[in-house]
Amino acid sequence: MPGLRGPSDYSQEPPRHPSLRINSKEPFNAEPPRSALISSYITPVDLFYKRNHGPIPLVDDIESYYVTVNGLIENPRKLFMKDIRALQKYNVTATLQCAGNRRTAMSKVRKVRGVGWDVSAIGNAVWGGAKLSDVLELVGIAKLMHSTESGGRHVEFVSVDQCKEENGGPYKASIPLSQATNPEADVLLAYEMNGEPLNRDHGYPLRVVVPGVIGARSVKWLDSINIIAEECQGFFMQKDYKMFPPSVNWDNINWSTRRPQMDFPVQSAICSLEDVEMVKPGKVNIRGYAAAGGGRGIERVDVSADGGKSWVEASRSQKPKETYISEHHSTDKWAWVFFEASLDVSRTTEIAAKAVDSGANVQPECVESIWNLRGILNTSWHRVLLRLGHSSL
Ligand SMILES: Nc1nc2c(c(=O)[nH]1)N[C@H]1C(S)=C(S)[C@@H](COP(=O)(O)O)O[C@H]1N2
Ligand SMILES: [Mo]
Repeated sequence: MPGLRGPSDYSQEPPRHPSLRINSKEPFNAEPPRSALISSYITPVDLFYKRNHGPIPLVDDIESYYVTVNGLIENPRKLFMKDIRALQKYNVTATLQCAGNRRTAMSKVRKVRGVGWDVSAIGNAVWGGAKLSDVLELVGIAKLMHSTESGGRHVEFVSVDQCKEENGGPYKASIPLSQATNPEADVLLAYEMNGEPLNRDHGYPLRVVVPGVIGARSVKWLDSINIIAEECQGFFMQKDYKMFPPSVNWDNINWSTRRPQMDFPVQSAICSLEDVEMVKPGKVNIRGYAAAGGGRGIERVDVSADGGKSWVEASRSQKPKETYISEHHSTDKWAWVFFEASLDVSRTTEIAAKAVDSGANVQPECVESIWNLRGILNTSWHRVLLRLGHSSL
C-alpha cells in the first residue's frame, strides 16, 4: 500500500485561511494581502502563498511512506521518514518566491498567460529537514561527482500530484547534481516549516527546498529522486518557467531555445500601500520586502517619492528568528529583508522602490522591457500611486 497518493479530484482539499486571496480555486492558488505579508518576518504557514498544479496529495500511512532514489546510482534505495530524520537536521531560513509573482501587473502592459498574482506570491519560512547533500552521500553518491564532466548530471525530484500540464502525471523538476551535492547550497528535504510538521498544502510529508531558486524547483510531496544524465524533461522544466524576450509570442515560440529558469533575480515590493491610495499631505510610511536570488544578499533598497527622479535609501531589517534556531542554523543569505522609509508627500505622485543585490544587480525600471508571454519574473520597479485626498472634515 502506497504511503502517499495524488487524488484525481478536489474533494479532499485541506482547510485554508479565510484572508487568503484566491487567484484560482482548482488547483488552489492563493496569496495573503500585502499588509499581512509584511506583518511578520517569518511568514505564518497559514498565510504563506500556496501554489499548486493539481489536487493536494494525501498520506494514507506515514509509516509506509518512502522516497525512492533511482537512476545513475549503483544501489537504488528506499528512504523512509525515519532514515531521513536520522540524518543531521538543519533549519534554513529561506524565502520562496513563485516566478509568477507580480504577474498581474505585467499582464496590464500586454496580456500574459498564467495565474494572476499580486506581490505576495512570496514568503519567508524556517525550513527544517535533512540536507540533500547528506541524503545523496547516504545513498553513496560521491561528493566530487561535479558537473564539470561533459553532460553534467542532474537530480530530478518527482511528486505524486496529478497535473493537467503533465497529462495527469506528477509534477517534477531537477537541479544540477553539483548544486545538490554542495552542502553550502543548503538544499533541503524538508519535513518542517516554522517548527511544525509541513502541512498538506506545503508538501507533507516531505518536500524539496532549493534556496535562492524560483519556487517551481522546490518540489512538494516528494515521491522519488532520480540521478539523471540530462535535466528533467517534464513540462514545468521544458515548457514553462523559462524567460523569453518580449519579441517572442505564442506563434513563434521555440521552447528549446531557452534554459529552465533557476535563480530568481533581485526583487522588491512595497506592501504598506495598495496600487492606488488616497493620502493626506505629509509623511507617508513605506514598507515592503526585498529578496535576492542565488544567495546574493540585498545590498540596498532605494525609494522614490517622485516616480523615480530622485531616490533615498530605505532602512533595512533582517531579523533572524529566535524561536526555531538550533545549533545548526544556517545563515540568512537566502532570506528576504524588510525595508522602511518615511517620505514627504505634498502632491499626487508615484512612489517607487528598487532593490540592489550584492552583485550590484538592480531591478529594471519598466515592466515593458522584461515583458514575456508567460508573465514570469516581473521584477520591475514596484510603483504605487498616491492620490492626495481631501481630508473628510
Ligand atoms: N509537487 C508539486 N510541487 C510544487 C508545485 C506543484 O504544483 N506540485 N508547485 C511549485 C511552484 S510553481 C511553487 S512557486 C512552489 C510553491 O510552494 P508553496 O505552495 O509551498 O508556497 O511549489 C512548487 N512545487
Ligand atoms: Mo511558482
